[in-house]
Amino acid sequence: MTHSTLSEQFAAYSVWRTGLVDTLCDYRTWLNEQELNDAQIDLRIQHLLDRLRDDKLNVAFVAEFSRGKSELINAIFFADYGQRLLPSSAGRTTMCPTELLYDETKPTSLQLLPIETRSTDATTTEYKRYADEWTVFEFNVDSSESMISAFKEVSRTKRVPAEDATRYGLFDPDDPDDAMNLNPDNTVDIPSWRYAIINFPHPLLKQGLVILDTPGLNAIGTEPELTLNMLPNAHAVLFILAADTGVTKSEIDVWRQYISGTRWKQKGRLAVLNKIDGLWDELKSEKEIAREINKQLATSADLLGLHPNQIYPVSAHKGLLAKVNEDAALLEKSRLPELEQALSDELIPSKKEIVRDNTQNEIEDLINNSGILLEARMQGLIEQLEELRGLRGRNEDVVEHMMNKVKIDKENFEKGLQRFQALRSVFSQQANTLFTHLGMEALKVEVTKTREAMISSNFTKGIRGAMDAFFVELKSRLLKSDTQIEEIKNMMDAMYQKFSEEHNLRQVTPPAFSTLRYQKELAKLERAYKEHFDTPLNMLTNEKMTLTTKFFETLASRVIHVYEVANRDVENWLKAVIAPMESQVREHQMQLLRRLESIKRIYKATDTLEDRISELENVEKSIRGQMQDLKILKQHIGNALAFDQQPEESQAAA
Ligand SMILES: Nc1nc2c(ncn2[C@@H]2O[C@H](COP(=O)(O)OP(=O)(O)OP(=O)(O)O)[C@@H](O)[C@H]2O)c(=O)[nH]1
Ligand SMILES: [Mg+2]
Repeated sequence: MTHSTLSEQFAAYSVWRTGLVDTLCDYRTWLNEQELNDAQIDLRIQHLLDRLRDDKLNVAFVAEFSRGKSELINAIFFADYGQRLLPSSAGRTTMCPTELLYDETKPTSLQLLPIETRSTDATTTEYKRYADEWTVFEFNVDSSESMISAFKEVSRTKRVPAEDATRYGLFDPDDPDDAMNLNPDNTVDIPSWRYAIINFPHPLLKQGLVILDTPGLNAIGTEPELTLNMLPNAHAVLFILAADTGVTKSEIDVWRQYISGTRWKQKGRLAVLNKIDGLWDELKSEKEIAREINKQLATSADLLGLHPNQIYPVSAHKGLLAKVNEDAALLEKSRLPELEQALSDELIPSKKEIVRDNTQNEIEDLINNSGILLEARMQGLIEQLEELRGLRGRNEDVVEHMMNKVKIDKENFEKGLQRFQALRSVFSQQANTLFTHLGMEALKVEVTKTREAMISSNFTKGIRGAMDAFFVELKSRLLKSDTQIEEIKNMMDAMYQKFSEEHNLRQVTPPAFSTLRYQKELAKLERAYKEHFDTPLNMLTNEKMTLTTKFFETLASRVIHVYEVANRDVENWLKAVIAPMESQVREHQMQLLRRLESIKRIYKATDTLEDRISELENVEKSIRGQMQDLKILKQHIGNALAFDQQPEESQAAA
């Protein structure tokens, strides 16, 4: 078995994530044991756990055809099979985007989406929801032959009439480059499949790695799903150049537009110069070869707008060979380990950061709320104990007086409770207003409106107008949502203040929330659209219209996705804002009842005062214990969230 740094780091990352899941499960078990859990809290924990368990790490490989993407994937991830797993050969080999992953609910198989689905407007993401649209080939993971022969399917092409290819948006008779591909009988060769998913239990895939192999650059333009969704959302994108071809114009364009450009400026974008073995020349010295490689790096870097040390020179082919033959010297010469190191350095720490940021607030909020609940319980108990201790040696009158006092407290609180109910109803109204701006229904209406406006216009001008209006509308909806959110927050702030003054409830400051991050996501999509339509005002050919419609559908499905996330986040926020007040009000009401009950009993002499006091002292002890437990749990979660391995823990585990 070859162990690359990447798989080791990735394994360490998985251990970290599993640790976090385990600690969360401990917290949940504790809540259940202590009877502190409720349906709302449990749902929030479940949601966090699901998110952590589904966590994926996406790595995409992009290049012009035949630069060695598939070979590089084989070399980095699949050398353990001792063979070339993904088909890699001269000429165009990978004909459709191919995703490698492991989903344990599905059989070990190759799922293929027929190219004919391009005649519909549905995106590949939508098709993923409909298993019956895919052709499935099962294979046997224990047999490399079985796998390799199944994987050959991604290279399959077919010959279709030119009109069909045009309908799929794969052929433009007016484009001179396309016209060259026309066969004498007016047919065109096109890929048989639109998309492939290879599902198999490789250790890295099992841990959540998802690899995307793409066909040459022309596929990037025809499948907007790639440019609007998969590439910008990949945690790492490797852009591969080859030493034997230099950098072409289309490569510069794609690099600038889809990978490094200001639009998707983010971590994990790596450029690779492959096939450096072509420069190994036995008649030259090591120094001369190194100089040759550096010269190529400098030229390529210049064209891509990078520093030469930002491009990683490798030989995927020799790297694979070296791993298969366990030839350490050749592996070093292939410089593959350096690329793997860079990839894991770019990838893992920033990924960890994202996961941590996404979970930390939610976990802390849950734990804080548990803490608030325990404190409220403790405070009530202490008051009750004081009250009872004050009764020691007093006569019946005092007890009666006391009972009346609690009754008045209770009545007052009931008035407060009515106010709370009224607040709840205003709160739901406000939330409803918020969802008229942000809700999915409203968005779907906008999408339909824009789609119709686009279809009725064959000119880029009309289409551009419809799209501009779409984005303006979305932006204004987010801004209105922000105003509404602010209003809700102010109302809740005031309510917490009032309840804390009047009923001695603990004052909680509701967390702030803004739609800024969704505005940013939309701005990215808007920029993508502007770049796409950066063409003179003119009429659209059929093929262009097909592509434009596809582009819009993909764009719309991305916008819908942003909205789905926004809706989910807002719902969580609304819960987080009202939940502490709800649970405190419930707790306070219960305490008043208990107080009244214990004084009543003492008044009626069913309980002796001392019995009751010692009973409550035991409850006090157990709440102190719970508070202590919670402190420890909080510490464990803090440790689990931390970046570095816990030395004591790993020693304990060893
Ligand atoms: N000399 C040399 N050849 C390589 C190297 N990497 C890949 N090749 C060869 O280049 C050709 C193309 O490699 P692929 O892996 O199929 O390239 P690809 O980028 O996946 O190409 P498409 O799937 O067609 O987009 C194959 O014949 C490989 O053997 C390398 O490092 N050195
Ligand atoms: Mg390939």
